[in-house]
Amino acid sequence: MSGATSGIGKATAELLAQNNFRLILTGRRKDRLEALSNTLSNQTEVYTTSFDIRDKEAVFKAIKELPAEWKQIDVLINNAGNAHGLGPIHEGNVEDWDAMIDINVKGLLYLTKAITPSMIERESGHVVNIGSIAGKEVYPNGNVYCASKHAVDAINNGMRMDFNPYGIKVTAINPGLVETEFSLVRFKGDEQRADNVYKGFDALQAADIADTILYVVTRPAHVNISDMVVFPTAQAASTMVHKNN
Ligand code: NDP
Ligand code: 8X3
Repeated sequence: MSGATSGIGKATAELLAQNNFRLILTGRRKDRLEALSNTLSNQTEVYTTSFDIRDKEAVFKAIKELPAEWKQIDVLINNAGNAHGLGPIHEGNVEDWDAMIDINVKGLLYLTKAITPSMIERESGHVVNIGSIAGKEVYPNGNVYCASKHAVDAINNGMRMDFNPYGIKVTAINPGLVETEFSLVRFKGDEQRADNVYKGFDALQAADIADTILYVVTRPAHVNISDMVVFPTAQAASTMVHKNN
């Protein structure tokens, strides 16, 4: 799984460990990967490898160097990703655009390319892509983040077609507002602005999406959940959240 150091990825690692999945956990922050591995290793076997998903050589090297007992990956969870900035396109920051396209789209592709050929050989496997409601709708100032998640939506659908002859499942999970470090990253460490996003309603928690991921990866062999949108009850669309204040 990519992006295991916080939010949805970390909660998913915790839940999958409780359910006896052996876990390969990745992310850039090695200290967090080590801490998580230490916590989970009394429940399951954990292997960690740290790389920046934008760095394609590092991605391919990390997967190539997996020890023999970790080479067979049955489930790939493409979760790493973030929004960087929120503003009109004419004021957009080019580095933010690069980050979103390079991480959310190209990084997902690199990891998929590194891992899925062995699924194709075995004619077995499951790829779970974490998209977003931002991949189904566009909202004001979301422009490039929405574009990156629309790309994930298209890649998810294309992957399902390309893997169809090989019996490989492909699932997209598209959450609405989930209270993680996501907004802290989007607003470049501005805690107050990030906290405001989740004020006045019960936002989804990372554990809610972990629960959804556990559900999709534990269906019987003949059942593929192809595409899910998961909102907090208070949310009806990207731009429609019923708040108390
Ligand atoms: P977090 O910021 O809490 O987690 C993001 C994860 O992605 C971290 O583990 C981070 O690890 C990893 N990551 C980011 N950049 C890189 C990189 N360059 N290389 C490797 N790993 C990277 O956010 P969430 O848990 O909310 O986000 C997880 C996914 O869910 C993302 O794809 C996001 O777009 C999606 N999503 C989130 C929603 C929300 O409201 N929170 C709603 C819809 C979708 P590290 O920094 O250690 O590298
Ligand atoms: C995260 C949800 O609405 O901030 O993908 O884009 S949103």
